[in-house]
Amino acid sequence: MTDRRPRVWVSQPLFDDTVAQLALHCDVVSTDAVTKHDSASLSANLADMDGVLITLNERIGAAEIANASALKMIANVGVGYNNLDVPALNAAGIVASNTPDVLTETTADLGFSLLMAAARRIVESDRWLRDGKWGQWSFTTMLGADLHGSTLGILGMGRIGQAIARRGHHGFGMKVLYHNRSQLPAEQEQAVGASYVGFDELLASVDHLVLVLPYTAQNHHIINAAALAKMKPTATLINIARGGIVDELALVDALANGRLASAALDVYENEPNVRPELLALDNIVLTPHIGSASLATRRAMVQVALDNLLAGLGIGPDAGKPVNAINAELLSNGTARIAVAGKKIYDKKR
Ligand code: 8YV
Repeated sequence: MTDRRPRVWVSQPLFDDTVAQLALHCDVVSTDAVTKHDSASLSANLADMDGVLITLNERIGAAEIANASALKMIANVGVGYNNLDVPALNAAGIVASNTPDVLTETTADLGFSLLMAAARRIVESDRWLRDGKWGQWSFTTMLGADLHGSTLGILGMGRIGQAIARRGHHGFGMKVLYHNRSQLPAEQEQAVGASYVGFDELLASVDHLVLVLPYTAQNHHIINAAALAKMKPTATLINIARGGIVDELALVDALANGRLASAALDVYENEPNVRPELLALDNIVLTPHIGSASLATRRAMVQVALDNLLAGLGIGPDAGKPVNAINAELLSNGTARIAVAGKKIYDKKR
């Protein structure tokens, strides 16, 4: 090792002890207040760094890494990484990691909470009661849709999709249908109690549809006016994936005109901005991207990201091999800038 310690940038305030943990091994530049980093700010902050710890709010591509000649490792605190231009990182030899597994159950819990809240009109009922409207009660006030005995649809059947399927099948006795890029092996389908169907069949058959697929250019607005028109008008739509999967204006139109009964969104097309048309609707539950937001899970996510970051800087038990590398091929084909323990790396510029 050279005598220079690796330099690391932390893009947002995380937990109180996060920077201290990193500072045991690295020279850390931290960000003390929640900050919206534009491209210029990212370029400037990345320029001298060996590694960075970022959230999904930091969008990093070719422009942002152009001057970051020492950057070896980007640890993203989150499982989704559509904020990263992976081909650009690959071309530069920069390894990136995410935080799968630790947030699966917490995010599935949120998906199910939103489903129950939207289908049974919980938030709308709360507002109505607080508005002093109980005196206007009638037998048909706040009629919602059942979960038990209904058909649950899941679009995207990765870890979180499977955790939602288990909840629906084993917990609520729901029939569970899913659509995914690839069908699960039969024993896995059986374990989660879900059956594979085509996309159109999924839309048409389910009473409740939960979106949990990774966001890519191919599935931008996959839930558009045409897709919504295929759903039952009594159905519930839940999006806990990424905002761009749903055409929000088409959703507003369907909810406002009785073509979809209810919805819940945790993610939006233009976070943190929420369309006024969504805010104006009663039959939608809106939460501010809190899918993984339990204390234990957010702590676990930061720990996983820290471990990956340090590994990418040649430090710790996984030195040179970040466990959750999303472009691990750079490690096997030798194009990674990554640091391997014991090698002099921090003075090496490409
Ligand atoms: C965020 C998420 O990471 O993991 C993901 O993909 O969307 C969330 O867990 C979290 O909100 C922190 O930004």
